[in-house]
Amino acid sequence: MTEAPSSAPDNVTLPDIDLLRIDHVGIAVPDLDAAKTFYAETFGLRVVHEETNEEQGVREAMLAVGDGPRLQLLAPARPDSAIAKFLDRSGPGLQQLAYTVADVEAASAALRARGLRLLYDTPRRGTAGSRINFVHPKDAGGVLVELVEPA
Ligand code: CMX
Repeated sequence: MTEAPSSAPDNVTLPDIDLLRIDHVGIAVPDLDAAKTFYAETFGLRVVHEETNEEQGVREAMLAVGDGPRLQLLAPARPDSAIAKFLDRSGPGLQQLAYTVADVEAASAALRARGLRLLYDTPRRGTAGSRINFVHPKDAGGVLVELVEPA
C-alpha cells in the first residue's frame, strides 16, 4: 500500500496500481495497409500480429520495435467506432498509451480509488485475447491510458 496523494484525506491509504511496463503506443491511421507499408519502408518495422477487434471496431496491427514496447496501428473497421471519431476530430496520430498490468481489475480499482473514470465497469477483450480497460483522457492529463492484462 502507498500513501495517499496530498488531495486525499490524510488517513486514507490507496492500493498500488502496479504498472509493469509500457505495453504499446497506439496510433490512429485511416488506412491500415498504407500505414503498414509506411512503417515498414520508413522505419523498417515489421508486423508481428494483426487482427480485427469487432467489439472495438478496429483493424489493428502490432509492430515490433526491438524488444521494447510495441507500436499499434489502429484503423477504423466501421464509421461509428472510437478510432473513426478520433480521426474525424484530431486526424491521424497518437491515440493512446498502454501499460501492462498483471491484474486489470485490480489496477482499474486502484485508479478508481484515486477518483479517475474507467471507461468500462468490467474489462473487455483487447489484442490477442488480452483483457483491457481505459482511463478517460480528461482524467489523465489529456492521454487516453489503456491497461492491458496479457492473455
Ligand atoms: N486522447 C486524448 N484526448 C481524447 C481522446 C484521445 N484518444 N479521445 C477523445 N479525447 C478528448 C476529446 O478531444 C474531447 O476533448 P474536448 O472536450 O476538450 O474537446 C474529449 O476527450 C471528449 O470526450 P468524450 O465526449 O467523453 O468522449 P469521445 O466520444 O470523444 O470518446 C473516448 C473518447 C476516450 C471515451 C473513446 O475514444 C473511447 O471509448 N476509447 C476507448 C476505446 C478505444 O479507444 N478503442 C480503440 C482502441 C482499441 C484497442 O486499443 O484495442
